[in-house]
Amino acid sequence: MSNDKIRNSKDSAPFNKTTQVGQGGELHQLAEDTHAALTTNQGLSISDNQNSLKSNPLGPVLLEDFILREKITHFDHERIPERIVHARGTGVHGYFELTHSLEHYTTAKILTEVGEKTPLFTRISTVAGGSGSVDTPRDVRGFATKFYTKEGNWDLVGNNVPVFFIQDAIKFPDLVHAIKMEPDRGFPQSATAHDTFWDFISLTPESMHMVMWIMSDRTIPRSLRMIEGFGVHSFRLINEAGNSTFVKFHWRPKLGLQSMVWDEAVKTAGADPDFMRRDMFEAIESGDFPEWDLAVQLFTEQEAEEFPFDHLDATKLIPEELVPLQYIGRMVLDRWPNNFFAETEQVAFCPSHVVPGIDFSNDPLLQGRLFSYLDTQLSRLGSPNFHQIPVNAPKCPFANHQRDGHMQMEQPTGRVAYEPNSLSGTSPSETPRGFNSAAVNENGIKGRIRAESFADHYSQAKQFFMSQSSYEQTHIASALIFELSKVEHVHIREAMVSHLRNISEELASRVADGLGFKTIPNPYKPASAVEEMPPSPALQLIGKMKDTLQGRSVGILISDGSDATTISTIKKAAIKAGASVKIVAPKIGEAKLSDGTLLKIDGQLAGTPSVIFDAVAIVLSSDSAKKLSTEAAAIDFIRDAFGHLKAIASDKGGDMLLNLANISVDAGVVDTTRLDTFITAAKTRQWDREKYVRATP
Ligand code: HDE
Repeated sequence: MSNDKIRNSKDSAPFNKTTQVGQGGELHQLAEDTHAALTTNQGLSISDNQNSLKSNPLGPVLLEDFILREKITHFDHERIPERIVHARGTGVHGYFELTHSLEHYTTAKILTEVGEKTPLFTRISTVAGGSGSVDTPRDVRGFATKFYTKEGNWDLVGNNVPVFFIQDAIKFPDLVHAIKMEPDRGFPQSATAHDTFWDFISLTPESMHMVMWIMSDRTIPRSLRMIEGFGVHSFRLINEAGNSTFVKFHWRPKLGLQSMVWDEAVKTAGADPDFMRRDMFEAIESGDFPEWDLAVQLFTEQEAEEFPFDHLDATKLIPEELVPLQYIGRMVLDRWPNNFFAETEQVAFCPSHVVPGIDFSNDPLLQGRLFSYLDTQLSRLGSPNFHQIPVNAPKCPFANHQRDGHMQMEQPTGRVAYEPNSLSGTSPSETPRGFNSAAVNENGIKGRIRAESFADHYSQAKQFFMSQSSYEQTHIASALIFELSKVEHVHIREAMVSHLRNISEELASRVADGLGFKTIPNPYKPASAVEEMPPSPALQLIGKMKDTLQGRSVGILISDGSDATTISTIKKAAIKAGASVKIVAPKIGEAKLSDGTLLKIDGQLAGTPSVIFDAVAIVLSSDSAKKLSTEAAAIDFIRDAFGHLKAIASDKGGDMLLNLANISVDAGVVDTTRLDTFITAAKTRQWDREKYVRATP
């Protein structure tokens, strides 16, 4: 190769910097003044980051190239073990502001100092899939918050569902093995629709309440900003006098709840596998900060004894009608992390991270978690010093006599590393104001025992199903049919229908019918009588949707020649109602509108399907509509918006495509001149349309 060719390979480097010819005729890029010098991890500045050291231009690479070896070695070790569950997550910084003091119940300053803003980091995750899995599977969402309080870090590590599958931590590895990819075949990724999951579930009656939640629309949320969060377990609050009160924690989204329909979630996974993360990122970047209220349910030991269930059983919730929510503060997420790995990946949540005034209950699931998370962080982050990683470090002073270990970042001074000692007047020592466990009287017989009070597995499952709107009941039936139809073993399908008969005969027969059963299996024999409980409207999702376009998005499909005034009035009205608006067209770049103006296009049609919008408008000239009539992406744009029960506004050109897509007019399909009607329809979904667009069980 001639020297010229060697030079050319460097000239084509993608940055435009001044160059200097080295002694051997080679070209060096000169870092511009604004760039820091590139160095090795030892601070040695690097003159050539494009070529490894070779014995001659076409010769072998030399072992001597310590710069290459350092760089590749570091790269080879870039991954740490992903979380065994909740591997895929999105983390955001923010703050918590207390609005109502709980000083009668707790000494925890974060819950007593009204107006105080406590910094925090929240990570919302899926459970089953790996870290590279998609954002929209049917799955529970983890909802973990680390509050950097003045008295130490408090981690509230919850989910977007208030109950759990199992009652005892010893079953967790079995549950997770059943839910994850089947070990011989390595699929399905991030899905419960397979044999091992339903096999385990059908043999675990205590999971039936959770089954109702995961088959409901709660597990296919529209946005991470539109989910609730629950601490799940009962915790204790302890006041100055040492008295304890039980507490359940709840997060309630300001934007209300909203979910996708199943077909939309499936298609979104293909259209944008990072849909949830991107949605959160874009909201934060645009200053539209997601917000949640924090609420508590407070109750005494005596009150708990009157409940028709055991609050220490994590498969049960406390209906809001029984113990109303008290709103005490708000969380605002307002800062995207600087670096995904350093923060979102390395953040280490542990339910054992509490502050004085907050303590644990005897929920056996919680008790197991108190062990598991610390253990998991040690293997994931590789060192007992994981608390020194900035995202994990308390923001209040902390000091003790723990020393050394992998990756110790601190340099403690002095000869004293123990307590008590007489050699140092300043070394850390215990304080009466420190953490104290609730003084609880424990007695009874030791053993591997499941309490009698944990025996009822169906009453709350029934209550949940009965509390849903008819649309939501249909979704639950459809979800069960979908999931169980993917199960190969017929006896597992049958076992599930047997359980459903204890929840609702109607649900069981809808599912049995959907699965093509000729006869319905006998009901599973419950361990304890199934109680009728009053419906709890708070368990609905549709009932908790907010009548708003805030945080939602509208897509306008246009092309060259589209009417400029129509586009701008729709855009203005949608933005006024709080939505974000994206313009979609067959070609990216700009479209020339009816009045000759150019409009910037945000998304190319084939890559911007309607699944990513909450409502759509179709504004087309008749020429463009004709051209698009043979474009499947345009027809799908409309058909999917209709099938996903979204509002559609269309002008005359748009109507041509609506006809081709076989769209019938209903309350959600409106002319672009009826903007108010469109905006009202866009704030919700057209639930009544559902029976016309898919077979409902
Ligand atoms: Fe977890 N869980 N879990 N879990 N969990 C983990 O800890 C575990 C449970 C939850 O964004 C792991 O750091 C056991 C209930 C969230 O980093 C692990 C049991 C609830 C996250 C672990 C449970 C949760 C985790 C894996 C049964 C809702 C993600 C990685 C006793 C209240 C936190 C890690 C994040 C993560 C163990 C059940 C919520 C293995 C043993 C119930 C939100 O330690």
